[in-house]
Amino acid sequence: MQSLRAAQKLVKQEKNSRLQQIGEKILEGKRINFDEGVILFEEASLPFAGTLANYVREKLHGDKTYFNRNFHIEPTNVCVFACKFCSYSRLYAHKEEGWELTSDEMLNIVKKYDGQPVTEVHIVGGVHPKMNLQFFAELIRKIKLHRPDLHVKGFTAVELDYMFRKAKMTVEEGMRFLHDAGLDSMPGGGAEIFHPEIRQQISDDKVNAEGWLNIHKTAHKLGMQTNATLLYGHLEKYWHRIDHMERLRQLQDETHGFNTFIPLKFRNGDNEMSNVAESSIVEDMKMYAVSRLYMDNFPHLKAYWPMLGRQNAQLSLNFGVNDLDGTIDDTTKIYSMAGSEEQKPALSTAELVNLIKQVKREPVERDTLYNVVKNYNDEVEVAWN
Ligand code: V47
Ligand code: SF4
Repeated sequence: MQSLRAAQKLVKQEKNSRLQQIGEKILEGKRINFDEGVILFEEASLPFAGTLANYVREKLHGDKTYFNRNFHIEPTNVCVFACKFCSYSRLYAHKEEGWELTSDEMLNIVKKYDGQPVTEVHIVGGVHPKMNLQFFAELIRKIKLHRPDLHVKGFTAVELDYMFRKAKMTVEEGMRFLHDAGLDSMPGGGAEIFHPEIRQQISDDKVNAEGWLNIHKTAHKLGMQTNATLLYGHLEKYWHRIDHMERLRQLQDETHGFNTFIPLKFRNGDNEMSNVAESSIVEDMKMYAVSRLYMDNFPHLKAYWPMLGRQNAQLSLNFGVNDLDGTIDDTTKIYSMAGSEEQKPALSTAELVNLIKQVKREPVERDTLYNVVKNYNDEVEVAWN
């Protein structure tokens, strides 16, 4: 394997003995520890971390790069919480500035995709006190009645924690209730940075690390798979990132219920942390590489291209990433005519397939649980832009 030879050569030539030891461990398939994770962030060059991460990526997945045809429902952007990094929500006190969808309006969004080959609906939004557990259970039942085979991935641990507490249910009771209504899996949002030193500064009023982890653990115990995120590139130090990953890695050792780890790049537009500079591309790629090396029990590493940009998402496929996410919408071609990259909120499947092929990787459409829907490698390239 070419990536193995490249990694072996780099490790052999490395002058920093601590990095060399870390590299040797990774080549032997051994787990790196907390301090070694921090050393990788602080001392490794991007090529060193990246080459090792690419070796691990190719050992696990070869060139396969997954994507999923899904659509989003955002029930509301009104939120009782006030995370400083959030550009999306409107405070409950100013709820007239936000939107709230009824369950029929949300069902109509699902119906818009009738006959389209989507496999998943991702439901996520602000935390609205009037949208309670019963409301969402009813919504999920309606969706399943209309389209039983559509996978419902919904609600961050932040939304669930609030719903369960309002309903006066334990986490287990609440999770069972939604699972019985048809909730299939959970996204990874709301994790941010677990360590209280940072969490208290950026989102001090929502569920804490222990609460977030307990909700995911309970979901795993009920047989549901979930994802995990980390919001990086703001106030945190490298060790806070490793602390976050360590807590996730420990839970994964116990439950094996996580599918995908998703580092999310902090974007500073239009929020209370606009004074904080965004991370560089080099820093972004290093984040992916160290994530791939540290999260050795997470099968997948995902880049969320709307936050990262398309070209950087392509680049990330050489730094450990094997999954690309973001809206794929073959029904909104209008955007591709509308102008700039930033204004275009969706990619068509053909565009995403080409993005992956341009960097010589193998595009594979998957469902939520990583069952292969279609391998696009043998198709002729489709011209675009
Ligand atoms: O938890 C909010 C993040 C997350 C900003 O599980 C921001 O498949 C950057 O978790 N800059 C929600 N990030 C999105 C999310 C997600 C996305 C795609 C796939 C999956 C999945 C999960 O968005 C929040 C927060 O960490 N976020 N504001 C910002 N200014
Ligand atoms: Fe924004 Fe979510 Fe925080 Fe609400 S809980 S303010 S929607 S990041």
